[in-house]
Amino acid sequence: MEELSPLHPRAESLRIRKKLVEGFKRGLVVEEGLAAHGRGEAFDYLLGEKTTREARRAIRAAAAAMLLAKNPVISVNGNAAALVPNEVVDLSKVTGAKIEVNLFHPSEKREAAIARWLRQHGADEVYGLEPKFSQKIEEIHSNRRKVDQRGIAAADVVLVPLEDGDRTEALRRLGKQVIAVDLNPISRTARAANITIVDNIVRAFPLLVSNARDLSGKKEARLLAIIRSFDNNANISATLKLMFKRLERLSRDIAKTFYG
Ligand code: PTJ
Repeated sequence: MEELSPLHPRAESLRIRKKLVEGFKRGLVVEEGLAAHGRGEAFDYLLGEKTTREARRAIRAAAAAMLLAKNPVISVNGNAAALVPNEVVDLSKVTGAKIEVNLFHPSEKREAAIARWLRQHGADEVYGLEPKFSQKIEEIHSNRRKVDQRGIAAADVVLVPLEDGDRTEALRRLGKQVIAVDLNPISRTARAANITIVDNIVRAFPLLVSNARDLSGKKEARLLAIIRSFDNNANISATLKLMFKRLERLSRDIAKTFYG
């Protein structure tokens, strides 16, 4: 593909797509991951492709929750591995979180490719691959039920970027705290999570790392106060209102252009 001019109005969005396609060619991303990204893009458009104040609040609370956790785990799928490998590794180092490969579309080959890719980006250990540590969460009705005994099965806080379905609900029923990164604020995952970051993973992860760095070493009471003052439902509602407002503004502008 021809080099993109940074002046192209959709340069950033095209750059992200390119990364995902490269991830697909490398065997990290599944075809469905490309379609899932398109759904995300539609919601991102409604956010103005910017990290909102609400997302920043959720990111701060998420960083605090990961630092407070005894056994935090970052669950990684194909899209997350392709888009933010450095940030997954950095976040795991700053917060002490384990990295576990957990795929919706089963493939041992892709699991191995993702683990290799993450190690190339500095990950020390990647969980979720060794059959002898594999365990099933029966309530989950997809391949995501397969978890690592040392990772997600034992976790108190699980970060789940980019997914849909019943896993978040099941993890919550097991008493775990779930942090979701999902551009769709009305997805099941977004609504079931304890902390929902409605933002593009490519913007949210660097901010998660910088917030975790900033909060690491702070007193437990300070971290608890950040989490307690965060209201996930109110935050999701405020984000939805922002999206509606932007849609209204856009439709007013379009009406003006066409009908004067
Ligand atoms: O690698 P696998 O096999 O685990 O498969 C990964 C995908 C993403 C294909 C799988 O989890 C899937 O099918 O997910 P869904 O059901 O399409 O849900 C993905 C959610 O992520 C949707 O709500 C999208 O809006 C959202 N999303 C897509 N791209 C981004 C995003 N959220 C944040 N940042 C993005 N870049």
